[in-house]
Amino acid sequence: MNKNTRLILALDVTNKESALRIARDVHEYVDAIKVGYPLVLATGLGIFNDLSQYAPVIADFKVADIPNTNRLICEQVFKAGADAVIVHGFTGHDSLDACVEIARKSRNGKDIYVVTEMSHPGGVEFFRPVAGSIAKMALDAGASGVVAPATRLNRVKEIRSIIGSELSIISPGVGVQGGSAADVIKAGADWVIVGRSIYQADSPKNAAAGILADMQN
Ligand code: NUP
Repeated sequence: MNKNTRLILALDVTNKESALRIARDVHEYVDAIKVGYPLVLATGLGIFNDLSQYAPVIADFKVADIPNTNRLICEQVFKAGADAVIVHGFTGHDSLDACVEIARKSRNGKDIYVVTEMSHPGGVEFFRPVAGSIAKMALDAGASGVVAPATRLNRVKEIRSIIGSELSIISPGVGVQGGSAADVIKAGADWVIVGRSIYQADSPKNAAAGILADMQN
């Protein structure tokens, strides 16, 4: 993923026409489009290919299974046109290794991002004690980066100190969840992930432009 705008769109709409219209409107403002279960379940896996004409696609499937099943999932996701997959780390290093191996073997090299601590209030309940170890495991496994919460800047800083400069941090929780794009970039994130503040805006394009302006200040 090229670092131009530092903005990733989370496209959690459930209608193909809206998804394509928003992607077309904002693609110049984003470095990638993150697609999760809502849009894929509503429209099918073909949406990865449809969206990839606008920007690289990150599949937010939070993959969390045994190594063999993780491998099969990642193969399908890359085959469908995604450039990256978000996976969980709490399943252990062998499950993560399986995903990294498939990413490396895929044509053009694909990216694996590992969830550390989630951004919502409940994200501290179980993740808090293990987030640091998961970040370290992501580094050792050769993942491309980690997902860390824009809602807790101190956690982004701590996770950055664990992974060093080798791995990227992609950070959701900006806007509706309360985080600030400018602050989380200052705290050490490489990209912010923004969903509702863009796709629910009257003008997704203006909303995306506003976030970029905020990050440049
Ligand atoms: O910890 C996480 N928090 C989070 O919000 C990990 C995620 N993958 N996400 C996703 O980021 C969430 O599923 C949604 O797609 C996006 C944030 O959307 P919004 O709160 O900006 O609408």
